[in-house]
Amino acid sequence: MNTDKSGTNIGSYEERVKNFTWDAVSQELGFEDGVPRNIGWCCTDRVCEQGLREKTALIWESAQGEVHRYTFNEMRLYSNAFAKLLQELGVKDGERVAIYLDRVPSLYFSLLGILKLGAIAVPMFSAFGEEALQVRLANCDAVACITSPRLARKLRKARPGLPALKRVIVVDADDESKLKGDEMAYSVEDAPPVEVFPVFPATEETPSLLHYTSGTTGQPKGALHVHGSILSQYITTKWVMDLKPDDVYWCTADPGWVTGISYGVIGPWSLGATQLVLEVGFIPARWYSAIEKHRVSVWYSAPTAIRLLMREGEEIVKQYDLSSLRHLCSVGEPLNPEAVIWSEKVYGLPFHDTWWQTETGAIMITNYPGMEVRPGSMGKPFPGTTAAVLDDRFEPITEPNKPGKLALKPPWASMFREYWGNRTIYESKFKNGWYITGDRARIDEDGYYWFEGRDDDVINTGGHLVAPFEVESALLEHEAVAESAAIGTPDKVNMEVVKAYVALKSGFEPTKDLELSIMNFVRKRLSPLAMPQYIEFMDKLPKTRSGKIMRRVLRAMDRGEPIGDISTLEDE
Ligand code: 6R9
Repeated sequence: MNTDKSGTNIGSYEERVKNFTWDAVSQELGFEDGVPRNIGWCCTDRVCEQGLREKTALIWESAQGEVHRYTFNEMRLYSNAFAKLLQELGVKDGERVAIYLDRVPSLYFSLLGILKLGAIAVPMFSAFGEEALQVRLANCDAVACITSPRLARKLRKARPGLPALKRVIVVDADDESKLKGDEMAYSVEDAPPVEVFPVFPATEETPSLLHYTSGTTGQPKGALHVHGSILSQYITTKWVMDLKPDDVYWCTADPGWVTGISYGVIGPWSLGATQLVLEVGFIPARWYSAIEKHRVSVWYSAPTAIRLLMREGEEIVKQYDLSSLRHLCSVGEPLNPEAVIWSEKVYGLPFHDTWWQTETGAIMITNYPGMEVRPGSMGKPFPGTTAAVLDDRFEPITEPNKPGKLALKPPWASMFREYWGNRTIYESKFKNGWYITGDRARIDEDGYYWFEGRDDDVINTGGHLVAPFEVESALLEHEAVAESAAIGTPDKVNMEVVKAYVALKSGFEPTKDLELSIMNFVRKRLSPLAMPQYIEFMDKLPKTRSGKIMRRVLRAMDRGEPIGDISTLEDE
């Protein structure tokens, strides 16, 4: 990997902006005629061909603290084995295969295997409840799902609504007698090694992954990505994460989220980097001890985690040797200036904010290593990316610091190609030649971008987007709920948490017990993140004449702000 004098991979940002071409990235990835553009192949076989067969690809620490290491060659063999298994089970290229697993090694091997086969991988959060799972897998007609004994129980409940789902593969099943019906146990480490698998000859436009994301209206939508996305993920990881051959890189994101795939699989492994994966979620002592034990040098995390670490204080930091750290990045929510300043003080390094979305597939605006970080700013557009802030007529605003709609000029390699089965909504995201991100931002005199807020009703809790509609639908399934609305209410740590407004059916009284029962109901059906932290009971909810819930009014009420124009309200 060539670095320039400054010691960073990116070197001069201005030069990179001036000289950027996708062809050059394509060349770096060795994409000559006849070479498959297959992400699964690029992240394993290609790296092995570059002489890194025995390099550690994955350092995996289990919940109990055991450590397993897998080389690029092992990852190549194990992903081959998954590809072959799925092929033998009759899965065809283009078909959707879901992964519903905790952060275990098979998650990574199966993901790469699905891609090698040319099928479309659909990563699911293991925290998803039966309904969240069912809505997504039914939407894409997933034909197979790879899961674990613990999660298979939840999947069983969702299965009656999933007629297309023909194959359930259960990994790490100690006791096969506990499997039900057609579920099949599989252990990649016990299976015969598959030295050669003829990978699907993907082109840059071959579909690769379907990432479900929450929008303003309706149920979550599957953003469809293609194998060519690797060009964006490779080059952004190289220039933004600044990975060098000896780095140990740790992305704390779950692969149920796009970050855990673009920067927890594709980017780093396409560069032949060693990655750490912790099975456990956020536990400050485990996190710090993992950095110390595995000598983590580059760390990609999220503002909520950083704020939680701030809350834990500095004393705990002193108990660990974190001297291996050399570069820190963050994504998912606005990174508040205090967090940047705190990290500089406590770790001796600032967190570098990165902005992007499920739909963009890769980092679009960011602070670069070696460049001045303006605390609170998202940074500048990635080389090769044209960003702008647009006015209400979708024309670029040229005046500095004037907020508007954050937009990007299509296309770019990792741009989503479709919302699964929803062309109309996909097309509605493009206006006047721009992709409209749904965020508001402003650009300062020096070209730095500042996040102003979302331009829609989507709730961002701890970096995870929650669709109000999905919460509202789940609430309505509760026996006591007649009407429901969900909004985000400000929260010190998670930025926002879900708050629900509920009108009860007659015969039900608003009690503490009922409140808890409703909260738990949503937690189980959707996920802990989607669970309302607050429930406010109302006699009826504010609606437009056409019956749409006015979340704007509820948000204003929640914040104690003026309610504004409510002339379209039903009974006003
Ligand atoms: C990768 C990812 C995208 C939305 C995005 C914005 C918010 C992400 C941010 C940020 C402020 C940042 N967001 N990064 N807001 N500063 N650095 O997060 O994808 O789950 O699709 O969320 O998250 O609102 O539009 P996704």
